[in-house]
Amino acid sequence: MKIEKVCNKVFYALFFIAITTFVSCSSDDNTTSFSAVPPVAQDASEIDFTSFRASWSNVFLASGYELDVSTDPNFGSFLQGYESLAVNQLFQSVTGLSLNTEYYYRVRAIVNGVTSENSNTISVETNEEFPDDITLKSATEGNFFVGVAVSEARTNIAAYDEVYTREFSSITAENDMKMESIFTGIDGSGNIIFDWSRIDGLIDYAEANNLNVHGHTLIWHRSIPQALEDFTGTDQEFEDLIQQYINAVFTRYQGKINSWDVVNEAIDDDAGTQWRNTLFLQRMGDNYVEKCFAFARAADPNVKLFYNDYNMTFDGIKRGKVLDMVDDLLASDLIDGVGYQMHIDYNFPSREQIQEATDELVAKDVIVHFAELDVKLNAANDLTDLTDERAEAQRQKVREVVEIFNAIPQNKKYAITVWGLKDDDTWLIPENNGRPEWPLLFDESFEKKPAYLGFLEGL
Ligand code: 9MR
Repeated sequence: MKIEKVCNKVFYALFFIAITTFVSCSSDDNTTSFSAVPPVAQDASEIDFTSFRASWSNVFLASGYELDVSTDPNFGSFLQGYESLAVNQLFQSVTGLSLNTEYYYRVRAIVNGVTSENSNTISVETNEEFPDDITLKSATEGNFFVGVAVSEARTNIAAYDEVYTREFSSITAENDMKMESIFTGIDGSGNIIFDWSRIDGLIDYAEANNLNVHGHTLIWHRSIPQALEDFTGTDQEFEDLIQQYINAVFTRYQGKINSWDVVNEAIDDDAGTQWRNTLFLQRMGDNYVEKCFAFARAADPNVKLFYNDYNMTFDGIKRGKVLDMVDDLLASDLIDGVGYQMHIDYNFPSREQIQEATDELVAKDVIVHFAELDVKLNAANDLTDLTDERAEAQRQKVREVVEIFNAIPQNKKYAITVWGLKDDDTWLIPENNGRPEWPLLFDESFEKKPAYLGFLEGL
């Protein structure tokens, strides 16, 4: 046989295989339609805790593929972002998953604008546990601080100390740096009497363990020393005491406390009112917040100055008032950051609400602190014991919060701070007359909860 004839035969044979590979014909009421042959989905590779790589075979002349991923083998629902995801290659990293969870994927090919049937379905299970050497601290290093509310007394308890230093890169005093803890009286010459013992202890602890310190809080209406409540001097003398206080704290801890909540919760919850009516407002006037920030800035220009408040993720009216105040403070270069207190519930606010509130803050020229994170599970008081289901819902909420924070531009991320270490230490139990609550990342035995995994999954 001549070479030319062999070539022709090979050509026609290849052409025939190609045609039958990507189209098959079907006849239906005298009309003929072509359908693309589906790809063959291949086993997942690079399986990790929160991701894997899906891949599939090439379909001749396919212009692209569509990938579905689901936790349901029947694809009754889809993973967010993975319903008919358009892919122009033969593989796709599937990310943002939960550990120890079974996922399913399938693909379709698109040939000449015709979408094939689904491929076979591949199931894949993500890894069961994060290795022990991954901690909140290691997973966020170089990205943002992960903080915890501490007390000086607990830093001396081995079990707390072990977790504080293993998991966290920043501390905030839950109470020990409030005015009531430090400002213990006024002497006969009109000078403040200070108790530095607990704050000194915390600063030494932070230095010894290479922890950032976020100061909380200079001015708060719920932590006013008795001596200030009882003060009978003039308004100017009152204001001088506030300035003396801020100066003294900033001078003593220069270079040791990098950031402070200067004023906490100054905005009123009532929609029609701007300022909460506090002793500071009565004594120093409507611009007392600005005065306090100015005292702080003058005392140490290197300290990052924060305003911190609650309900910011869902009360748009209050948030609007706070952000207006932030604009005013920014105009005089008196503020560097804002703390959104994250006292939230497992089912409220929604992801969309938290995202919207975050976007509005990120639009300002400030750094962002998701402060005081705890996630209530029992606001409706329908549980006497923590259920697996509720613990998993908490994991998802923590994960959402961390995902939203992590997506903030790098230069605006300051810290996420959890408001306490373990469930039985939470302020929420005494606050709600003993109602059971489990709002934190560790249980009463210092063991990691699903919420802890949710934090890592969110990164
Ligand atoms: O968790 C704190 C609790 O131990 C104190 O008794 C209480 C009053 O000082 O303050 C709690 O923390 C608050 C924080 O300082 C500011 N935002 C609201 C927090 C919960 O009340």
